[in-house]
Amino acid sequence: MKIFLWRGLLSRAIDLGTRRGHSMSGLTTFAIGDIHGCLHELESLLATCESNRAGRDARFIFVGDYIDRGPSPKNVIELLIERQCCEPGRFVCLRGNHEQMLIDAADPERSDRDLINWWMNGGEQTLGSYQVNDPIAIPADHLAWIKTLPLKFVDAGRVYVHAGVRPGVPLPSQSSDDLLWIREPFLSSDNDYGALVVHGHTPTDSGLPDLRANRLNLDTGAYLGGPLTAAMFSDGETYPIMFLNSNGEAWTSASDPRR
Ligand SMILES: [Mn+2]
Repeated sequence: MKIFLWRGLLSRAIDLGTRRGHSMSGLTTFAIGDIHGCLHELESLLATCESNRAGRDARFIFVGDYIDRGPSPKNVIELLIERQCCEPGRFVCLRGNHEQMLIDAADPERSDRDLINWWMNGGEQTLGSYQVNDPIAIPADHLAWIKTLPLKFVDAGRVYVHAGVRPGVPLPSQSSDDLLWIREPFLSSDNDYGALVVHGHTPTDSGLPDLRANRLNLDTGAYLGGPLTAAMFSDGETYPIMFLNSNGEAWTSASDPRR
């Protein structure tokens, strides 16, 4: 009985300490890579983020590509809309090139609707999950939400985009095509952007996030059988303090046990 009482007091003290720590340390940010319809991985990763959040004030930033290729695009969109409604401003969803392909394919005004290109790039799985044959038939509230998704988000020390940025072009002048689609010369560049570019779009071969001096790639190929990965940032530091994935693993960026 005494032990239980002591444990209770101890956990209470730790809890209070954490809460005090939170008010002093400010916002924790989780950035999350390409989901591509992998609902179970998303649910698992969010649970891992919650347990590492330890009651601190947190913001979630998703770098796009919620749909296509994986099994459950519709459920992923539903979950994101629901969570964003509960935590507006704390749940930032960026637009990926796959959301852009859907927007273009579902626009009845466009005479050049490129359905085949989208269908071949994983649109087939999105149509299947909505049980429709044409993207125009996807529920209007989901299409409307997808159209509102912004191309970038900036906080202290970091810029979050889907694919990357074009080296040599100032951040405010970047084209939407580059923010959504770029691979090279961005991936090979050691250009200093004045901020850490946090992105997805190009799956890493290792299944691990790729942290460089100037950029962080969080696409660990969830739809290819890899995990879904998040980076955890504290307010005062540019680089991540921890990585977490949908297998329930969490490690500091300096001490990855699997490297
Ligand atoms: Mn992608």
